[in-house]
Amino acid sequence: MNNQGLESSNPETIDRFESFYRDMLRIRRFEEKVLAEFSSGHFHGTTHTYLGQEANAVGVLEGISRDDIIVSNHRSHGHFLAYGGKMHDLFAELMGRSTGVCGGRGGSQHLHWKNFYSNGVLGGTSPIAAGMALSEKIRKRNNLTILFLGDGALGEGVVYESLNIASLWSLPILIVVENNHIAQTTPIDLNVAGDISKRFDAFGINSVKIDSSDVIEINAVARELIQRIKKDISPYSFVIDTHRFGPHSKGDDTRSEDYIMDIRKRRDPISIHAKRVTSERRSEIEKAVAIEIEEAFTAATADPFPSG
Ligand SMILES: Cc1ncc(C[n+]2csc(CCOP(=O)(O)OP(=O)(O)O)c2C)c(N)n1
Ligand SMILES: [Mg+2]
Repeated sequence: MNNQGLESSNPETIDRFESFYRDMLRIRRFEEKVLAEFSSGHFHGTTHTYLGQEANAVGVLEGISRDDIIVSNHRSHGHFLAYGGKMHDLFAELMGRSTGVCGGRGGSQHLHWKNFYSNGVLGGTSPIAAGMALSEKIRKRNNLTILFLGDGALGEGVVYESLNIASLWSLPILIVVENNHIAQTTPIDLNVAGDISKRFDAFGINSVKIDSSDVIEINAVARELIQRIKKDISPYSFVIDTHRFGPHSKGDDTRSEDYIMDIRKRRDPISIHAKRVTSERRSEIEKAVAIEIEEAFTAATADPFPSG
């Protein structure tokens, strides 16, 4: 474990480590609030929280440029917040308010803001992302598209049609597989045969695999891959072994409490990174995030519903 932050007096390194900490904590506290408030009746539809996976969104998206495109899935809140989306707008979207990301019509899984898109149809996002990457390539804009998939989406045939085209047409796309070893309630050994990286090999798509919840390690790989894609104009994949701390949705978790306690203890991205930020700064950040959450939530509850 790298304790560089505490040893370093370089203000840029300190800032960077603090901002990783803040960004992950914002997602963690946002998601905890969503789960805690669901029973209060403020939110509509369903939700899938990103608890435990924060280092993926924050580590991957830190390296993007302004015009890069993100295509997310049903577990989109962490990706959206790491992209720069506003907490208030996401709370309001979950509450169906007109001030939400999509005017309250999209809900938790269907967000669009700037170059960020999410869709709840598993794997259905793959051809959309491939098409966007193709469009950027044809226009010679040197933007890349990042597609986030879960391990469960690898059971969808359309993913492989998209990989085929992405490879044949050398599309500038980074396919990030967040392998949290479970799809709803189906553990990976009942769902995915063989080695995930080899699936990419079969299409001639280079793949990097990491088993880490450390935002610094994830960020280092993602930055390298993003640069390579922009230079080579070709697809790459990044398979991240990760862990989901919460239920699939709001309360549907079939895993044992011992298992959850174990992954929370060993694989918490926030505790892993915390050692690089001083305890004074951590408590300041913690307080600021708590205020931000309460203000965003309260403001959203007072917003109007869409008319008509
Ligand atoms: C085409 C399709 N089939 C089924 C579902 C229902 N569904 C929503 S999430 C999910 C499991 C997804 O697992 P995974 O891809 O591993 O992502 P994770 O939830 O673990 O982040 C399923 C089956 C869906 N949204 N779309
Ligand atoms: Mg999964």
